[in-house]
Amino acid sequence: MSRVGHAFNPFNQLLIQLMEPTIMSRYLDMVDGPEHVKKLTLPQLQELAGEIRQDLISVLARNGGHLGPNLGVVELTLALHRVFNTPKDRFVWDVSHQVYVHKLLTGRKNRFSAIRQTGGLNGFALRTESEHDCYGAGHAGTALSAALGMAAARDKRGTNENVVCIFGDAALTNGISYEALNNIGHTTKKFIGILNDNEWSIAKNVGAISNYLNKLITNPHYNKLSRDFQSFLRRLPKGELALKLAHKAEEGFKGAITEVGLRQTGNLVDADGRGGYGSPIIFEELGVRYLGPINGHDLPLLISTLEFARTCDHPIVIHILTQKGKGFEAAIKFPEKFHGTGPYDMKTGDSLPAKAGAPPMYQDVMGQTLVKLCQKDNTLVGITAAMPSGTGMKHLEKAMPDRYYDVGIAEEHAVIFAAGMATMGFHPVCAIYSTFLQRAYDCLHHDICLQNLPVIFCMDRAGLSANDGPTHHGLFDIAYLRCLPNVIAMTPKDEDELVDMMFTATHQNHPTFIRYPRGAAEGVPIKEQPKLLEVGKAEVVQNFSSNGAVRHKVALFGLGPLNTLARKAAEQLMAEGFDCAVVNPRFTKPLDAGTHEFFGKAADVIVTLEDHALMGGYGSAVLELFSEKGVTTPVIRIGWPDQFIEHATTQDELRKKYGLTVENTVAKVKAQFDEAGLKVSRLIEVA
Ligand SMILES: Cc1ncc(C[n+]2csc(CCOP(=O)(O)OP(=O)(O)O)c2C)c(N)n1
Repeated sequence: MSRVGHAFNPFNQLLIQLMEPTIMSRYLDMVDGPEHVKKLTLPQLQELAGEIRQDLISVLARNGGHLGPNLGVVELTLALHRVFNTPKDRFVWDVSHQVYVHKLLTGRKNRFSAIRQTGGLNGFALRTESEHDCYGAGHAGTALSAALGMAAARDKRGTNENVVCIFGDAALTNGISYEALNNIGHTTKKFIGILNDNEWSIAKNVGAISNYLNKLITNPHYNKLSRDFQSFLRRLPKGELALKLAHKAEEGFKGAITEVGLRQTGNLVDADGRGGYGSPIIFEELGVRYLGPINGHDLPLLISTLEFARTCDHPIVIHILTQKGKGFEAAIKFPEKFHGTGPYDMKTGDSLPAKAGAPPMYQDVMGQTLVKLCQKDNTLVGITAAMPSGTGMKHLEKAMPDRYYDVGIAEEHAVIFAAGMATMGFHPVCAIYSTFLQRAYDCLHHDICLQNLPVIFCMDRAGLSANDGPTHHGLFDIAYLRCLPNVIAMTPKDEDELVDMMFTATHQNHPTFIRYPRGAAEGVPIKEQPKLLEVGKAEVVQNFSSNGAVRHKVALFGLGPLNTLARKAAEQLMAEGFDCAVVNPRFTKPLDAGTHEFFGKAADVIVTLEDHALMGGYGSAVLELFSEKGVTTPVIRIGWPDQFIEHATTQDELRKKYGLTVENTVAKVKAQFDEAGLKVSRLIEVA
């Protein structure tokens, strides 16, 4: 009862209820903020951990989301909120896909059931969502730098907040993380890093660092507690007991390794006797104290270790081992699937069955096509930056592993690596989501385009990634690519055209980019033999029906998946007496000047439709061309406005909200014709 506090503490009521399980059955129902986590006893916290896992499993069964990573950090997040005080202290999460538990504990649990849904919580940390989210993310590798910036700012202003950076083992496949580590030692004395090591990126983690971490945790010297940590534990109330528990936890830790199914021994690094348990050469040489590895599911040990870290007067990284998917059998068995999953059956973990005859996913069309192309062309190789399933590269990995490279979460490296291969006569195919390719923009400019190297970029998720939101929408690539010389940029209207474009790309001696959307394709048949497309040539899907007659002429240029929308809008307009042409531009660079100019001059109104930001996008390119050619026909541009687009349950909801619909297209065309000036000028022209 000593934790009860004074009479005005609202938590008094809570504690009374805690002792009376019949009044309220779950601790999670009573926890409304980090201050409540601090009031619970260890057994209560452990029970709370179980309740949190249940909520994660049941809510994500409906909504989908990052189940595995969040199940793995339940104890860690509880321990963090037990020891530190957000929002004053800062938690910076790498990628921040693992913040669901943090959201549940920071006053957002009532909105948790709608996570990743329209109007619900975002699936990542978001500064606008809560004062407890001090830094937003969605892309990997940013946390160490951001946290170090906060620590430097704190030191400058002379305050004493703790900055805690939580990063996964896969963050150490990313270059920015090392840039930050390189700077920590001489920038600040107070910095707490938590390396959450579960052996997995989305797929199995790759590379030498992953092997190094394995060596660290299999080092037979790991169970040597550092002297200062021992004396810290001794100084705690019941310190000797805490010390015994810590040693005991270490003994149990071997079991934890087996349980997680971790690492073979061999090639051990010698212990140097410094810091914590292993041979933490990398961290220590970079001037960062290393402590670990410790069992990341051992709540008391985590709490003691974090309390120790809080007292440290030098930067420290605590290496914890966790199990991705802990508490849900299917997620442990299939870590890649449950890293980020769609809805599933709560009992079995099975995904909802795909409807019979459902169109294939674009990513699979890309992966399967690449395998076929590789079988015929020895110069082709496939490169992914830690996304074998999401990009469909797994098909190549399975069929031709010697032609496949997973370079880790390292988009810049992937692009320059591809450039290097291209200089040696290879034709690399780099599959990187549109949003993640932004990371490698300088490499696209300096290494690929400037040297005019024949690398093919397959950019999945070009358009919306509705459940994920602004960090993941791919709405900017046309703008960032079309200003670079030597670029060939294409957008297929369906999966058959994607295959044609990949085939065409393999025949080019220039950097080639193909952007296509997330998810299911259009469901059209794919030809046996792909077609070689003429570079820079649009496809006229439908021409005007009348030649010079007195009918309002509308030319709709529908880029990629929005060509369907253009066709539907044309149908509706034609039913209302308009004469419509529909063009599939195919190339955003080089733009088909002839076709655009022809329809630009023949039509009364032009409509461009694109799944991209309006600013700098395809419609802008058309306006630039018209300006050069002296085409003055009004242009209605349908696309995404100049703002970051939020997340939502479905893409259609967002399209509706922002006017990327047939109805809005038709309404805008009609409104344009209603403008007196146009009517008069055209009538005079016809007369
Ligand atoms: C720049 C960038 N590339 C790719 C991704 C896709 N991605 C999201 S999470 C993730 C793996 C993260 O692994 P880790 O940091 O070890 O965390 P874990 O999920 O294992 O807890 C990847 C590759 C991303 N978010 N950002």
